[in-house]
Amino acid sequence: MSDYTRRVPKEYYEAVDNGGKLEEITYDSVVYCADKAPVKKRALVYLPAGYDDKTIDAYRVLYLMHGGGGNEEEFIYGQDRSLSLLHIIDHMIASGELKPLIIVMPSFYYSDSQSALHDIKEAGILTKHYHNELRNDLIPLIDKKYRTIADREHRAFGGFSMGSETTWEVMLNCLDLVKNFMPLSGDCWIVEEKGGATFPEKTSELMKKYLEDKGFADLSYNVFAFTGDEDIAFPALSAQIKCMLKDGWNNGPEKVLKFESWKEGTHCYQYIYEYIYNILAEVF
Ligand code: FER
Repeated sequence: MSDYTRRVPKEYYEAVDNGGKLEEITYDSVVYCADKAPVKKRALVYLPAGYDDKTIDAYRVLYLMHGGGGNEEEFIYGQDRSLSLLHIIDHMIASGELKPLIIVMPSFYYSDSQSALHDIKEAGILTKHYHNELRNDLIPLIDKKYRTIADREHRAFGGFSMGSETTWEVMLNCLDLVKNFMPLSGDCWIVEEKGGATFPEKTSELMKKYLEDKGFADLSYNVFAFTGDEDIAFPALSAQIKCMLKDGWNNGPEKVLKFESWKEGTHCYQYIYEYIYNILAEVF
């Protein structure tokens, strides 16, 4: 039995010798939430130590989405450009706690969406539509460019805050492509903005109906949601999960839904790193 209160060891915040490396990729997409105009997108890709040696044929892929006002660099560089997450992942892999994996960090924003950086409603429109880009543009590119294990069992999607909203929407729309999810400090806005707080029952019901309508009702999943007791997302996420658990979303070994809350955790990356450290090996 794990408990999920292990602190990231202090030395994990420092670089390892011969750690993984970061690459930048650009790719073509379109504005899915509006006029479908072509756009260039950018993502950061973490390749674990040993990737170039080809000792491992193919890797699992974790997609990680930043929060409102952020960008594709936010997850890995944190708020102080410290590369904390990269170091933590390097250490987890080096110590054998985590199997080597590729991490892809895209953005739901695009070049002309500046107003959405400061407007949470507009950001919510982008997160709602992001799954189209993931399915049509990003996953095909990543599977072509890198040595990936290209199936749903070996893909995970997670995110912080508005990236967590994105994660729920990806689950609803791409469950055929992705099995594992890590929504961190953010509820699902399928009913309305912060609907996990205002309409938790309806959110759970509508999510269920959504999966049924898409033909995904029988697909397995592994969802581990995490937030902090003092996080601004706690009321919404915890209310939503409570209803989901009541509605049978956690159901046998094939349909796993877990939720944990970190004592005194607030809405910032410092805690997100702790959550990822505690749950990633289990999500994946
Ligand atoms: C939430 C609470 C806050 C949430 C998102 C936020 C998606 C975002 C806040 C911000 O970016 O200012 O439950 O869920």
